[in-house]
Formats: sequence, structure tokens, C-alpha cells
Amino acid sequence: KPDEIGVVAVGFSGGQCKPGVDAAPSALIASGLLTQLHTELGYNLHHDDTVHSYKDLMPSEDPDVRGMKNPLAVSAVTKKLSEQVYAHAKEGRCVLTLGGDHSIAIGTVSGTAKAIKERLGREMAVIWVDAHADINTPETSDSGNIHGMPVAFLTGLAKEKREEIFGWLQKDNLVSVKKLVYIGLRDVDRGEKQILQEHGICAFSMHDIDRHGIGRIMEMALGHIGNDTPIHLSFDVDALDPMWAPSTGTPVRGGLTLREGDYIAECVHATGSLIAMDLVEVNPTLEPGVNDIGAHETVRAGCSLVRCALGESLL
Ligand code: DIR
Ligand code: MN
Ligand code: MN
Ligand code: MN
Repeated sequence: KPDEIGVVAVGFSGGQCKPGVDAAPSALIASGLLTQLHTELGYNLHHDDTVHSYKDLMPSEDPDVRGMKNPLAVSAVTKKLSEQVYAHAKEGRCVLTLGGDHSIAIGTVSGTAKAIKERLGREMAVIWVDAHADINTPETSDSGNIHGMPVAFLTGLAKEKREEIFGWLQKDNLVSVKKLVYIGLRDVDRGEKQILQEHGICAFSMHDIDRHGIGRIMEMALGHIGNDTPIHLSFDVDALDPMWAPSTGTPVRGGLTLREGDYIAECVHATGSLIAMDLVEVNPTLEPGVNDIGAHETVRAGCSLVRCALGESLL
């Protein structure tokens, strides 16, 4: 049922330290994104009309564990989100998750990975579009922010036995490092570079994009994944240059143009294998521009990426 989309709106910011990224789903929806998906692109949306903040899951105390900040909260939220995403994916819906910071991908990817294994008997691929690799382990992380660690937990490179601190992640929830592709990297920590090298992870940096052009990069990225493999696209808006997406927690100059971002999304759509997309790290309360212009532009860019991934550019 490729015309059915499950939507999960996640107003969660506990994977990093700046408030406001929890306001993104409402801003994206208020700007008309979901309406457009229905009326212009013809999708049938399954949405509970709720921006989930998971307040009932918040612990009263949440001390650091192995340097991780808010470990109980992030674990509890992503566990619940994993179940929500799984339920949509199990029905054969393409799952659109509006974040929230990127820690929420621990929930989304774990949910789709499991559903795809059960439904299709297949391992899915993950395309991670980001300025950052988000593959720190608790030990390599300088910040302790879990939004810099989701890929480590999702690939099993970071593990924690305690059920209440990501111990709920089972084998079925994980993705292979071989099925992971990065695009847009330009701010990768030393420990992360080591992890990427050690495991031979497929990663296309901004340097690679400058060198080959985005067209060739997408051929290589999709070639690595292989035909007919279900794809989960996890798009951090900070992959875009701050010129296009200034309202985000950790902007890094020298990023993708909006057109390059849209092109990535269009190419993934064209495979016909997109099974889920996350759009994360839009923070409408961070407004480097005058009169909200930064926030407005960032929301607009985010909406464009989602529409492109869902086929708006098709003639
Ligand atoms: C840094 C920043 N690598 C960290 N990560 C960010 O905190 O681990 N990810 N900003 O989006
Ligand atoms: Mn990220
Ligand atoms: Mn990032
Ligand atoms: Mn970030």
C-alpha cells in the first residue's frame, strides 16, 4: 500500500540541550505539510492528530549514565516511538516521523527494521543525511548528547544491558553497518571517524559531493544499497547549509543547497523503495534571521524535503 502514510509527530528535545526542537512538528504541520501530502500528492494519511510529547514517560530524576544525558527519558520515548512506528510499518504504510531531535531515530529505525524483517523477511538500508555522523558511543561522545549517538545504538556498536537504558533494543531492531549510507557529512568527531573507518561504513562527505556532484553521489549511494532494498531515510535538516536551514541546534557551514537536499530525497523516492522518512532537528525557536525569517525558511525547507521524498517533483 504505497499510497498509505503513517504519520508520527514527535515533540521531543531530550537528546540534546537546546529547547525548541519539540516545537517543530506543530510548525511543520501548521505550514500545511500534511494537507499537501493529502490534497496535492494524493496520499491517505494515518495520523492521530497528536504531537506526542510523552510527558507521562518522563522520569522525575534522570542522572547521567556512562556520560549520557537524559538516558531514561530518551530510552523511554524512543521505546514507545519504536512501537508506534512498527505498528504503521507492519501495516505496509510508509512512515513519516516529524521530530524532534535526532535521538528519536533510535525509535523510528528500530521500529521499521523489525517490521520489514517480519513483513518482507528483508534487512532494510538506512540513508542518513546529516552534517554529523551521530555514531558516537557513550564513551567517544564529548557532549553526552544522545542525538549524537543514535546510529551507534541502532547498529549495535553501542550496547547497554539495562532494559530502561536502550536494553530493550533487540537484534530485530538493529541495522547492519553494511546497509548504512551517510550523505552530507562535514562535522565528524575524531572517535566517530575511527568508527567509520574501522567498520568500512559507506559515507559521502561534502568534499565527496563537491568532487563528484550530487548526481554521481546518489548513484554511488544507491548502488551501495542495491536494487529493491527497503530504504529508511533519516534526514537531519542541518545537512542543509545554514543559508537554507538556519534554525537548527548545531548548524555547520558549507552544507547542501536546498536543491541538493531535494535531489537526494527525489532519488530515494525514485527507487520506489522508501519505507520511512524522519525529518529532524528543525528548531523554530532558534531564529538567526530577522522577524522569524530563519525559522520560516527552515520549516519551508523541511516541508520541501518531505514532499520531494514523497514524489512531488514527478512530472
Ligand atoms: C556531536 C554533535 N558530534 C555530538 N552532533 C550533532 O554531540 O556528538 N548531531 N549535532 O546532530
Ligand atoms: Mn543528526
Ligand atoms: Mn546533525
Ligand atoms: Mn544536531
